[in-house]
Amino acid sequence: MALLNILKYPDPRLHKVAEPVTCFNEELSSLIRNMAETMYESKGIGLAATQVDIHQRIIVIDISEEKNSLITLVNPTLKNYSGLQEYDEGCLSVPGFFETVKRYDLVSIDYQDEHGQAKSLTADGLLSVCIQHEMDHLVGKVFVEKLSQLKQQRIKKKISKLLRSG
Ligand code: QAP
Ligand code: CO
Repeated sequence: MALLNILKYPDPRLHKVAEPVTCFNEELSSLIRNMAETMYESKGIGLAATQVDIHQRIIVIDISEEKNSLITLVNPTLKNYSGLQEYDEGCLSVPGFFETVKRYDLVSIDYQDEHGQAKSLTADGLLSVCIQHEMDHLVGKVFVEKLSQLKQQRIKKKISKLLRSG
């Protein structure tokens, strides 16, 4: 197992668009294990491959208290959505910042598991927010880009200060 380096906003590599996974092999399983380990170690509830500079459509999520309910989404596609909700979101690529974002309430997705098996999932509440947040990463979008320009500037300045001071 290995911990992966998480890119920090505003790293331009966070804006790359991920490619679909075509090969379901041991290398993919190993990457997924390392992504999960990196997420748990960082106290996160979701991580997209884009955030570790791997530009393939892979997401790991675990919103459980016990951290024993890993959800792996490979090649997720949004099938259906309804309603709106607001949630205070954070991101492992934007450490220390939580801001309210508006997203769909209910979402249904199709995806593949780590073996390539086709699955679908309908979610609301936090899981729905997390799925939408992580799917945004796969198309190069970071949640701060949903905030006002002023808030984005403030966040960029504070993070570059933090990165400078280590
Ligand atoms: C996305 O984000 C998410 O700033 C996943 O200091 C977050 O796991 C979706 C984290 C909230 C919905 C609601 C962020 C940990 C974790 C930080 C994360 C931090 C420590 C973020
Ligand atoms: Co994120």
